[in-house]
Amino acid sequence: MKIEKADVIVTSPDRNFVTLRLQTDDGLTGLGDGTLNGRELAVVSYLRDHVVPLLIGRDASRIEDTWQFLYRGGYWRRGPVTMAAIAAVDVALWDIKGKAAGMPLYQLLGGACRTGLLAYGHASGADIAELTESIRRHLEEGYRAIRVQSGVPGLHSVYGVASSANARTGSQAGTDTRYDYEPARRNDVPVQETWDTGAYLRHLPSVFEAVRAEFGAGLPLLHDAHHRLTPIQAARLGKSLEPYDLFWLEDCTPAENQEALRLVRQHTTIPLAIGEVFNTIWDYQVIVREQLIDYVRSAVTHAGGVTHLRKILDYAAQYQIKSGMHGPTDVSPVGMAAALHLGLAIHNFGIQEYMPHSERTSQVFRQSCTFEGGLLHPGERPGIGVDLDLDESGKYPYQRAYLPYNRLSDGTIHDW
Ligand code: CS2
Ligand code: MG
Repeated sequence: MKIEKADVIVTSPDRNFVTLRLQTDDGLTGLGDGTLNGRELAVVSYLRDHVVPLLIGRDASRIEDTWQFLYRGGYWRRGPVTMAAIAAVDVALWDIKGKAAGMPLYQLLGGACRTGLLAYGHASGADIAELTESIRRHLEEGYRAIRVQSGVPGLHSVYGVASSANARTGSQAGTDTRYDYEPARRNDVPVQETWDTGAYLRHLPSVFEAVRAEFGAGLPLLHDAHHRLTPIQAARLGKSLEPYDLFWLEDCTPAENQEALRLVRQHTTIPLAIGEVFNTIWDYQVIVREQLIDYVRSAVTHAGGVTHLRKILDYAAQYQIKSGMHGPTDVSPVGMAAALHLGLAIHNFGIQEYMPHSERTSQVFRQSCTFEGGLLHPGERPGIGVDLDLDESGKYPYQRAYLPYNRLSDGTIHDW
């Protein structure tokens, strides 16, 4: 089973995706996701110029060996571009192995540990009334856990709050208006937003107070602070949200300073989720060993594929830390499918982020996953269960798109 052909496919059905498609001499194909939002073409070049030439002729069944070859053999280790490229190869090889075995990937990983994966959806509102409406819509669509992001008085736009009112409150999952929620105003040049940490810290507890009053004590609620706080600010936010019993507080500080979380932990019992921008087990070394987090946020796509993320999650399992894999629409349907297979097979699954892709995206990537009763399932097709329609993908050329960035009122650039 030798790799005979390797193509890197860039398509932009509403947003950019980078997909590696491997083909073996016995006619099997495998797909892997290497999408890195806003830096997509760096992964394309890494794959096309430096990885694809090494893959041709390799034995497609040697997944671990290929992973080690690309990671150790490349000399330059880690980093989002390298690890997204390795992830694309890794997932494509797992897809091929599943097809060769005639089994869905989760069976190769040990079989299902549960019937489906609890997913959280993204509710948001410029104010409490809009937010309430958005949460209600998500509950109607079947979500059993909800991320809550809110506008802040005095700030024009806030990360995580959909840019159009229609996208915030209207429509069914999977339609274009719903899809528009997350992108946080992507543009061909980065849009500048204004940020005020004090206003945010003063406002947020009242948002959760209102949401709990409306929806009761039992609904799992999550919140993403998107790396904007200092350790002591994060500690204050955690304490002030404790009465509202959050499922997690995500990315409270810029977590490349892993030690910052010691300080946060000293002050609050709020569960912490970290790691969507991490890409190797080394990024988790301190925070897992010292039990400074409760959920690992890495996506298969950004953390070296199924092979490496499984190792991170097995390490985390020793400390009762669970998975909370990143799943915004910038993880492609291929990356999401891989995440669902892994989530089904590991014991320490926690929750899965879920933001349905647009109709156009779903026409390019034919998916077999289902979302029923609040639970995701990857389906039973051999491999990861996603097909790429090459004719459709060819209709949507790459479009440069950047995330926005923040400045404080005095002009200082702030953390994302
Ligand atoms: C976010 C992401 O889903 C999340 O938790 O933090 O939407 C993030 O903004 C994007 O993935 C950035 O590419
Ligand atoms: Mg996040």
